[in-house]
This record gives sequence, structure tokens and C-alpha cells, in this order.
Amino acid sequence: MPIIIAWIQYGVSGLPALADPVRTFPGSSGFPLWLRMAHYISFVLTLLLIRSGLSILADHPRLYRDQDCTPGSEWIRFTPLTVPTDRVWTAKDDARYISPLWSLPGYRHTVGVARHWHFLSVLFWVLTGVVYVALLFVQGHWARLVPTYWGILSDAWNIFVHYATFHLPPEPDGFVAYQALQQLTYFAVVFIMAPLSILSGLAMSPALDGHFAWYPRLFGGRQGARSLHFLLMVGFSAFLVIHVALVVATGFVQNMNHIVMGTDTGGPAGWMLGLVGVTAALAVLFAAYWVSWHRPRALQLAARRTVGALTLRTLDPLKPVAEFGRDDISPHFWSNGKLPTSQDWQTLLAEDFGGFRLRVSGLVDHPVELSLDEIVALGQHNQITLHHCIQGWSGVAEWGGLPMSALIDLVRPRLEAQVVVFHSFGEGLYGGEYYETLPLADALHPQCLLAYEMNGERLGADHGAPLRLRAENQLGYKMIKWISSIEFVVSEKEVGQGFGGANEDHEYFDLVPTI
Ligand SMILES: Nc1nc2c(c(=O)[nH]1)N[C@H]1C(S)=C(S)[C@@H](COP(=O)(O)O)O[C@H]1N2
Ligand SMILES: [Mo]
Repeated sequence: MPIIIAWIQYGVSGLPALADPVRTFPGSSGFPLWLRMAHYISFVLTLLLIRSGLSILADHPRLYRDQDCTPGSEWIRFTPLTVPTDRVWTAKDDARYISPLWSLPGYRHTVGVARHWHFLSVLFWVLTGVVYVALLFVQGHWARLVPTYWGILSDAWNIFVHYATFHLPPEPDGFVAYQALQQLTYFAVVFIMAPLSILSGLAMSPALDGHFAWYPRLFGGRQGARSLHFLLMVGFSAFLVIHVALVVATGFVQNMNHIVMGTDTGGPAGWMLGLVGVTAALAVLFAAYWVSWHRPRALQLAARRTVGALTLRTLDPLKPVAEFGRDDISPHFWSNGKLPTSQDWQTLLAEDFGGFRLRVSGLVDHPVELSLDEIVALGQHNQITLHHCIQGWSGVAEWGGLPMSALIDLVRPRLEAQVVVFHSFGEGLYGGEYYETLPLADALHPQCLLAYEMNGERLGADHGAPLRLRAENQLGYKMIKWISSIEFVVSEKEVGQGFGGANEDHEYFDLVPTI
């Protein structure tokens, strides 16, 4: 549309005259070292963020407007498939292959590893950004980016008319001046797109959304935030392509000296060193790919010690309290995982779980075995909450069940029991038992339930009969379905392969996923 208007204006009145470039730089000190470093580091990290983000997107290749994820209601999808209605089609069935040329680590359902890259990168991306913006203001370089007069809008439009009609406007020496559209674009990238990316990313955190129900609403709901996050990625990608193209088209040698060397000369040092920098960036991308496939466990543990430690202190303590109304209940709630194939569970299902006994044992003073009726008799709490799957989909449902805190009161764990282990009748994606662990602190939250009802009815087979966990400040994979028994232990290291659950063992997922 703006391009059409630009052509009409060009046809009617020719190319508009251009204002002088914005000359507001402090002295002619050019680009100091910290600025050139921040520019390069952000470049590499942004590539990592976009590539890992694409891998995450491919795991649920549909984007929606609000928190419901009803198939068919997408505004865009990156899969040719329509969801079949004649059989169970899980979110994992729906995941797509994406080429590792475009994404990190690529292939199919590699969301656990992709998330480690995404969060490790964003940690340093935010750090770099904060230092950069602080120094920008301390040293007066903010004047490069922040427009100080309203007329810049019409000046920028005039320049846009030039570009849109394939005319290169005269180029100011970027060392000391930018033209209006250039300044506005840089301003938008640094002061609008980057903060919005951070805020919309945070709006996908179950812990944050579970504590501040108003927060995701700022973005039109959880899926609104996810859609915005995607559009910002498109914006960053478009900026990268156009920015690089213009750097090449408007005096490559001199431009490279500006941003690489911090000099305003015509020598070859800038573009040569710049080429080394781009090669190094490609090497980083390749190394990340290599680590993803050859050292995924080391990557998982590195993320656990950094990102995991940080979120454990910041997001995990937020008490989940957000509740929705009955009207908000999602018409379609995706299901995930493989129905148990074990004979035990099949038999129990056939007899409506009359013979089911939940064994609660381990480091407790009062181990118990409870029938479903006894569990129901112990208490019922109902909550209408938002479920966040690691793959990206979400959904609102009403859950009814026994608060874990009531069960904990009943069995009286010993002091050293800090972790609750849940065993399932079902298998993990890569075989073996599906199990999950939860820190005692998370199990004690009022919204942590041993659920036996969903939307007012007994839990169906797909959604975890006879019992499934609800831990609303965590991602969906923690909420184990088809629970067979519960055990209190000192540490998750004692169970399975010792990383905290079937997904943590086999798919390198996070131990306590609050984002
Ligand atoms: N036993 C078992 N529990 C499981 C899973 C599974 O594969 N096996 N998938 C988990 C994941 S990834 C999610 S998002 C939720 C989905 O719950 P739902 O199928 O009721 O929507 O269940 C979790 N619990
Ligand atoms: Mo999930």
C-alpha cells in the first residue's frame, strides 16, 4: 500500500526534494569501540535467536490471534496439513521438519535444544543491549538514533518515495550523519522492536502469566504475544537483509571502515576484517549446530546452570493465581503424548478405574494407597487455567482435583524429601516410562492439583485418566498424565537417567520450565 502511494506521488509530482541529513553526532568521533563491539555481538546473537526461534516455531507451525488454538482459526500456518477430525491428532503429530540450513538445530521436534540456544542467546542479547543503550546515553551517542523533531516523519516519507520508485537518495556520510528514514529505522529497531520482542517473549511464560493475568492480555492473549513475537522476528530479518544490502550499495568500503574500524577512510582494512567477522559468525552458527547434535547434554546442563538458575530465582517463586471464566474455556484443547499401551492401564480403563490404587511412597512418614473414590473424598479444588505447551500451543480448561498440598499433608514427607516423582502408565516419546519430577515448593502451590476432572467431567483417556498433574506455573510436559504412583525423594538425580523426567532425559528439556 505505501509503495503504491509512493508511485502515485512520483507519477503526479515527481521525486520530492530531500531535507538535509540529520547531523547531530557528538563531534566527529565516529563509532567508538564499545559501539562496534555491541553491533557485532548483537548481529551474531540475533542470528542465533532467529534460527533457534524458527526451530521452536516448526514444533507447532500455526499462529493464532488469542489464547485458543482451535485448528482452522490460524491466521497463518507453516504446514500443509489440516487437522484430521476423525482420529486423535496430537500436537507432536503436528510438528514439522525444518531444514538446519535455516534453523537451529533444525529437523523435527528439537524444541528442547532450540530453546537452550534461544534463552542462552537472549541472556547475552539483553545484556549487550542494556550496556549499549546505557553507553549510548552516557556518551551522547543517543543523538544518532533518537529523532528530535516531528518533521522527520515527512522527511523520512520523501526518502521512502525515492527507494520505493527505485531511486537511491543521496547518501550522507554515515560517520557523521544519517538520513531521516535511516535514523527512524535504527530507532525503531533499538527502541521499539527489541523491547517488544523481550516483552512479548516474557508474555509466553506460564509462571508470569499465571501470576499476572493481565500481562498476556496486553498482547491480546498468550497467542497474540506469540504472533507478535513472530512478526518481530520477521521485522528483524527484513531489517538485516535491507540493512546489509544498503551497506553494500551505498559505499561498501567506507561503510565497513566506519563500523568495523571506527575510521572514515577508504582503505581495505574494514571490509577485510568485516569478512573475517562474518566468517567467524558462520563458524559460531556451525559450532552451535555441532554442539546440538554431539554435546546436547552439556548444552542442557550449561543452560540449566545459567538460564535455569536465573528463572528459578525470578519466575519460579511467583505464585500461580490467574483464573479464567467459563466463557474462556477453549473449544479445542490439543492433546499430546501416546496413550498408554500397557495391559494394566487398559484393564483399569475397561473397568472405569474401579481397581485403581495410587501408591504414594518414598521418604514419607505415612505412605498410602488410595482408590480414586478415596482421592475424590479427600477434597476437590476447581480452577480454570491456561495451559502452555513447550511447543507453543495453549488452551484454557477447568480442572478439578485434589490439591497436592492436601496429599502432602496426608503423607507427611520427611525433611530431606525435596522432590516429588510422578510415574505414569504411559511411555515417553522414545520409549521407557514417562515420569516427571517437581520440586516440593512447586507442588505446594495452591494451583498444583492431582486432577481427576476436566471441564466438569471425569478425565478422559486422552487427557490422562485416571489422574494427571496440573502445575500451572510450569510448561505442559511437567503435567504428567495417566499417573500410576507418586514417590518422594531427595533429588531428581535418583530417578531415571537423573535429569528430572522422561523429557529431560531424552529430549534435553529444562528441569523447571517456567518460560
Ligand atoms: N504420561 C504423559 N504425560 C504427558 C505427556 C505424555 O506424553 N505422556 N505429554 C505432556 C505434554 S507435552 C503436554 S503439553 C500435556 C498435554 O496435556 P493434554 O494432552 O491433556 O492436552 O501433557 C503432558 N503429560
Ligand atoms: Mo507439551
